[in-house]
Order: sequence, then C-alpha cells, then structure tokens
Amino acid sequence: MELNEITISRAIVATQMDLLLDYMEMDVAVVGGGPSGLAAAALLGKEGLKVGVIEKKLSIGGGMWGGGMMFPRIVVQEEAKRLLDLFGIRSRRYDEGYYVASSVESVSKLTAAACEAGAEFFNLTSVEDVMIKDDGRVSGLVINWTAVEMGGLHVDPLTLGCRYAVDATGHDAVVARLVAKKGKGLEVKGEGFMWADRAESRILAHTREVYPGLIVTGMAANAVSGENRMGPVFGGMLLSGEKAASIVLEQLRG
Ligand code: 48F
Repeated sequence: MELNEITISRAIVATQMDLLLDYMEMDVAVVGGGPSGLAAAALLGKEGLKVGVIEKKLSIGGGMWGGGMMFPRIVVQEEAKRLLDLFGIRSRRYDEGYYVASSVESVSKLTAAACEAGAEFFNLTSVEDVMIKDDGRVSGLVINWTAVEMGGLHVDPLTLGCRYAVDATGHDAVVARLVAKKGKGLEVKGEGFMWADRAESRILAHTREVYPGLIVTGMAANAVSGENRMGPVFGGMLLSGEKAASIVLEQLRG
C-alpha cells in the first residue's frame, strides 16, 4: 500500500480538532503534567470524569524526570508507597520508611495510568488566564500555544470550559497567581526554604479549593500557602494529587 501524505495530515488534524472541540467543555482541567497533576488526572479519569491535562512543555512529567540533581531516582516515603504500588511503579526499600524508584519509570507509569483512565493530554499549550464570571467561580481556562508565548507573538488566545480546574503547575503556582494578580481575594504567599520533613507533612493541608472552582495540588499548593520546599522526595506530590482528586469528586458527587 502506498502511503498518502495528505491522508496522514488529515488524520492528525481532523482527530485532534475533534478532540479539542469535545474538550471545550470538560469536567476537570488539570494544569500541569507533573507528578501531582498526573496522579490527580489518573484518579479522576478512573472515576469516569472527563479530564484534560494542559501542559505547556513538549514532554509530560514536569520536575520528576530529573530525579535529584539529574540522578534519575526519586525517594518516596512510607505513607505514599501504596500509590507507587497502585500505579505499578517498582521501588526498593532503602532505609526504614524510605523507598527509591526510577524517575523515568515513575513518569512513564503515571502517564500511562492517566492515559488508560481516559485523560486527554494537550501539550505545548500554556494557560495564560482564567475565566471567572458573575458566579465568582473559575469556569474556564484561557489557553494559547506555548510557541506563541515563546515567540512573543501577539495572538489572541482561546478558552476551554471546565467545572473544576486543578492548579498543578509546581513551584510557580501559575493559575493561582493569575487569580491573585487580578485582586480576587486570593493570596499566593510563595514557597519557603528547603525543609523536606515539614513541607511533606503539611502538603495535604495545603491541597484545597483556594478559590471557587480552583484546587491547588503539589508544589503549587505549598507555594500558595507559603510552605517550604522539599526537593526530590515525591510522596507528598502523589498524595496531594490523590487529595485533589478526592476534593473534586466530593464536590461533583456530593
Ligand atoms: O513542577 P512539576 O513537576 O509540579 P508538581 O507536580 O511536582 C513538583 C516536583 O516535580 C518537584 C518537587 C518535588 O518535591 O519539588 O519540583 O508540583 O510540574 C508542573 C508542570 O506544570 C507545567 C510545567 O511545564 C510542568 O510540567 N506548567 C507550568 N506552567 C504552566 C504549565 C502553564 N501556564 N500552562 C500549562 N502548564
């Protein structure tokens, strides 16, 4: 069979356009495809919700790929070991309460879990604003191609509607900052110094709905609340993603 370039191009454009049109209204928009966003997307998708992951970079995985200072290993503490197991991520006990896993395997398996749960990925796409109308809820995300941002091009964005947005953008807490910047009563305190034990023990308390329709997870949750950072220990990221998913589910299902 002779391959036809036009058919190949049509297949890509038509399929992705249909998908994008379908996701103009979704249940949950997860912003950021790092560990917390991936865990939340996988767990929400598994519950049958329509979940889109919007990731500004080409690759999914955020800060997990690099492990600690480019040693491709992550550490996960006892409390989150069950999530490694749930996602099929193999780990090795290093010391009492400490498990080590491959960062490459971790990203791959989390991504695969989110895909298998039906979450759709919109990569190379940046969230640059939020939609908040009279009801005072975050009800959509304003998006543009990352290439537009990188090129400094003056191109107007498009908007995706969502019932809930999850800010999983990491240290910068981008979505929360967008809301805060417009003086809508949300304060982003910014993250503190390295203090792994404290940061990990408090992240679940910081994983919450910080504005109607907006839930923060992962490092974004710590950054909003002025909490410390924790380096390459990832249990809190997975547990926080799980909590973000449970908050959304509770709100949507009562
Ligand atoms: O930073 P990131 O991995 O977030 P996380 O899930 O995990 C943090 C850890 O990786 C690590 C740590 C662990 O102890 O401290 O840093 O909290 O992933 C955030 C993702 O969000 C994307 C970004 O490219 C990354 O993949 N992102 C950031 N801004 C935007 C965005 C944006 N405006 N639109 C879309 N995606």
